[in-house]
Parts: sequence; structure tokens; C-alpha cells
Amino acid sequence: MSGAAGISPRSLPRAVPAAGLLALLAALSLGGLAACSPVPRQTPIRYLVGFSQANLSEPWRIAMTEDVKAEAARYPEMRFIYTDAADSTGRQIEDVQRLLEYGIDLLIISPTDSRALTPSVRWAYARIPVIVLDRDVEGYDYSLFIGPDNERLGREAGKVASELLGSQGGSILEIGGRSGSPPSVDRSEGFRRGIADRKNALISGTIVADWLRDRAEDELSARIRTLPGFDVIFAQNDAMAYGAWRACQVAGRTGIKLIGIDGLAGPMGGIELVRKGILSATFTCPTGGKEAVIYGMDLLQKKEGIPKKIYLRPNKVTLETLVASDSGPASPRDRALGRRIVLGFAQVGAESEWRAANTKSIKSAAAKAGIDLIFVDGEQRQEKQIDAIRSFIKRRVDVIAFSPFVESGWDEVLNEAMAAGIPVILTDRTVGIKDNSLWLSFMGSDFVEEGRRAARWVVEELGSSNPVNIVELQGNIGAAPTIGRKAGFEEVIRDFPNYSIIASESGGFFREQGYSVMKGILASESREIDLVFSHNDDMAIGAIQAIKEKGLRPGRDIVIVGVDAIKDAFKAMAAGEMNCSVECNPILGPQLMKVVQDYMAGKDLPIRMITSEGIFPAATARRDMVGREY
Ligand code: GYE
Repeated sequence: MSGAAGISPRSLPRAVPAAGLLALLAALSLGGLAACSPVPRQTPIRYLVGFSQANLSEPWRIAMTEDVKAEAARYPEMRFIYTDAADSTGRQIEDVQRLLEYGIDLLIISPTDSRALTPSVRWAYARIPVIVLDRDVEGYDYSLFIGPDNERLGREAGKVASELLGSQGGSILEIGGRSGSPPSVDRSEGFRRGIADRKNALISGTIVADWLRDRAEDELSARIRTLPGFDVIFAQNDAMAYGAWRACQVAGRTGIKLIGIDGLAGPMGGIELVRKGILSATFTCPTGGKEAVIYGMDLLQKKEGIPKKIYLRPNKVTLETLVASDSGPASPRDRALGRRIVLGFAQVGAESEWRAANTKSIKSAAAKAGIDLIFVDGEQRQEKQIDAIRSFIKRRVDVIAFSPFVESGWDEVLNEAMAAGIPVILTDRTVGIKDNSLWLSFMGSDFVEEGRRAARWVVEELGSSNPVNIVELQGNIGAAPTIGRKAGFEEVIRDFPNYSIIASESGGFFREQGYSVMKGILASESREIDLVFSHNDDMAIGAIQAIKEKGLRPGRDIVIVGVDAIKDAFKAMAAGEMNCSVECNPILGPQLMKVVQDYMAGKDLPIRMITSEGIFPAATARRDMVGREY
């Protein structure tokens, strides 16, 4: 790999001499790339970062680039190279290629087309850390994804549309971004879910305007006379909403209520359009530029606990919210000023080695952060967790966090916490509640993806021709990991008719129950069992014992696949009694304490953070188990 001027940046000492850098920057400008002008500097450059932007024609993308530049300015040891693909996928693929040829240490990319850029991102990730901003690529071949939760944005906009229409209902015109692009599809689907409760709210027409104001104005102007009537316009970004408003003005269509997304500051930004009464509502859609630089530095410094995905929080902007915020932020945090933060944590129980590692991580991180932790063990009972949360409310803790034993049944107690003004953070497991204003942030795993990973490994290993009879050991029924892992596993094997789940029972995530359930199935099942897919390693290890007692060889006669990647699973794999374990990371303590401190410091929190995880086959277990934290 050689940089411009034939210098291989990799062999350059960290402090790039000004001359070398000048040559590099000259080459960059020749190559149509932009880099900040070199200034006499005190701090030597340690890291070269490439930022590949999809285009600089959309206001939101310009804001993203500005956010990156503003944050980058706080890190003099970082040098940035910016590229603008002008919405050309081919050009962006070249930009990535060239940025790596210049020897960048980190790539930050906001793809034009996420599917088309997936191979380039995977190629870059095989060489350096990569942060994907805004449009998620396929798969998990990158260091970190930061972006908006588009489905949620659409759903929130749908709720506003329902409110604007009121009980008499009415018609909605939707103005979409680039047709088929994930953000546009997700916002559209979310919007339809958001209006679903109002049966007489109908989407009477859709226009596609590629995120552009003028396109929206032109398209609507051309069709406004022939389109069925509409009372509300939902535009998937503010620029298109403004274009639509202009078209309505020209056509004399007054009284139409408009909803947008982006909520940028500035004269033509969504916030100003709401203030002027042009938009009835918009939603801030943080660009992620700032977070990309902060986490970029963490990646370059190889820091621990960096999530795999971060979904940023949107905030609704209406005249009411502007009035409320103009009268100064009401901070529930003031009361904690000058004293230690008090965190109430309701744990699921102590059912597995994973849970023990999770509890240890939370307790030690709280001690390290100087946070007063009130810890309650829920003993696998929802009512015990609910009681604990109520006691936290009574004690007026600053923040409540918990890992929900099951997905449903939390509305009442979460409403009580909301009424008390105490924020709730979900760790490890989610709740199945539509109204996600009842909890502040979630951190944990993508359980569906874990199930998919297990099944992909199985199909790779056992093939798609010989019949494979599967015994599934489920976790506790109704729990997020049970629901997710089962769904992900079935989603993949559905395409391979030679796989069939012949028995599926819950072992509650307990090792003992894994043993007893497997023993029961071995006793009653007449068909050959080829594979055990266990929702966690503890149950798998219990099953291994039962299989051995039956005189069969676990890991050989019956393939054993678990989830968690705990120490005992590595021992079983090294002993040849287990074949694979899909990682689920229990070390959530440091992330939870950072989120609690960020909240108490008045920072906006991401709505979801998905942990980074892998998969461990027996073949490399001996090597992989060395030095593992859990
Ligand atoms: O896989 C299992 C524990 O919620 C992700 O719960 C967690 C699961 C984990 O009992 O071992």
C-alpha cells in the first residue's frame, strides 16, 4: 500500500513530518479529496482518519459533516481526510479504496447505498476499524454502526399524524426519500404502525422525492390537482416537507398539516419551520457525527466495551416543546448535585454462569464509578422485580435499571417510575412495550442475530442434504433472549428442509433443568437426535451430562450448540463434548455506569446500544478461551 508521493504511511513514524504531510495533502487535493489545511502544530499527528460522505447536497448530510469537523477539532492528534461521493455509489467505492491507499487508520463512512457498499466496508474492515454512519450495511462486518432508529422515527411521526387528525380521522399524503432505501422503508413501515390505532386514518397517496426539497415541490405541484384529497402530509425529511408546503401554497391548498424529520437548527432547519408554523412537528435526528469521532478515538486506542450498534435518540419538536425548552431545561438531575448518584438495579436472578458474570460486572463497575448501587436479585420472579422497582421509586433513587425477566407486564410499574420522574434503563433484555417513552435507553445483545448465527454455523457444519433432527432447549418462556434466539434460529433453518425441530422445551436457562429436560427427551424420543440447540450454555452443559448418562457421545453422536460462550462451554468444547457457542456478552457494567453518568450530566442518551459479539467453534476453543473475562 503506498500513499501519494510513494510514502507508505504504515512505515511512517507516527509524527508525520510536515513535508510528508504536505505531499500527502497535495496528492489529496489533486485526487479530489479534501483535508483540513495543515497548521503549525504542537501535537504530532497520531491517527489519519478517512471520512467518506455519500453527498453534500442534503442539509442533514452537511450537518453531519460539520458535526464530524467540530468534534475532530477537539482531537489535534487526529487528521481527517474528507471525501464527497456526490451520491455516486461507484465513486464512493473508489473513495474507500483511495482512502485506504493513503494509509488511514480509521474509516468513517456514510453509505450512498448500503447494500452496494457492503463489500467495500467488509474489505476495509478486514484491514482497519470502520464506523458506519446512518445507513446500516448488511451483516456485521464493521466495528460500529451509529445511526437513527428509522422505524421508531416513522412510528413517532405516525402517532403525531393520528393526534393531528383527531377522532374524525382523515387522509395522509406520504412523501418518501429514495425509494427502497432502508431509511425510507423503515420510516414508512414505522409510520404505518404509528397510525395503526386510528382506524380512520388513511394514507391516500405517496410521492417519492429522493430526500430533496425541490423534487418534492415539483412532484407535488405536478400531481396536486389529481391526487385524492389529504389533510396531513408526512414527509420523511424536513427538506421535502418544506418543498411540499411551497407546492401547497402555490396551489392555494391551505390548512394542510405537515410533519417532517431531521429537526436541524438554522434558518431553513426544521426547528425554525415549526417555530414559523410551517411544520406542525418534526423530530430531531442526531447525525451521529460527533459520536463517530468520540468512538473513533476509543477504537483507535483499543478501548474496551465499545458497542456494535448505537441508535440515537430522536426528540419531538412542536410549538409546545419549543415553548417548554425555551423556558429553560427542567433538570430532574439537580437534586443529585454534589452527592453520589444512587442507582437501583433489579436483576433477573442467578440462573446461569452468564448471569453471575453480568451481576459481577454491574457491581464492580458501580464501585469503580463511585455510584451507590442498590441491587436486588429478582430470583426469576417478575413480581419480585416489580416490587424492587417500586421500592426504588419510594427511595427516590436517581436512576432505575433492570433486566426484565420476561417481555410483557411492565406497563404499570414503568408508568409509575415515569410519573415519579425517575428514568429507567433496560440492560440485557428488552420489554415488549409499544410506548418506548417509558424507558430511556437499552443496552444488550441482538438475540435474533445470535439465533441466526447459531443456525448459520449448523448449516455450514452439517450441510443441507442429510436429515437433521433437532432438540431445542429454550430459556424461560416469554423472555427476550428465548423469543429472539428461537426466531433467529428458525428464520435460517426454514430455508433448509432437511432440518426439523423434533422437540422444544424450556429449561429456564438453568443447568440442572437442561439436564432433566434432556433426560426426559432422551427417554421419550424414539427418533434419532442429531443436534441440540440450547438457548444458553448452562442448559447445554446439563444436556451433555444427560447424553453421557444415556451412553451417547455429546459433541460426536449429537452435535451441541449453545449461546453465551461462558468458560465452562470452552472447557466442554476443548474436551470434545460441545461443538460451538455463540457469544452473548454479559459485561454490561461499564456501559451502564457511563450511560447513568451521561444522563446525570445532562447528555442525550442513545436509545439502543447493541453489544459486539462473535461465535466460537470447538476447533479454536483452546486458543480462544485464553484470557477470557467470563
Ligand atoms: O443468555 C442466559 C441468562 O438474558 C442474555 O439469560 C441473558 C440470558 C443468557 O440466563 O445465560
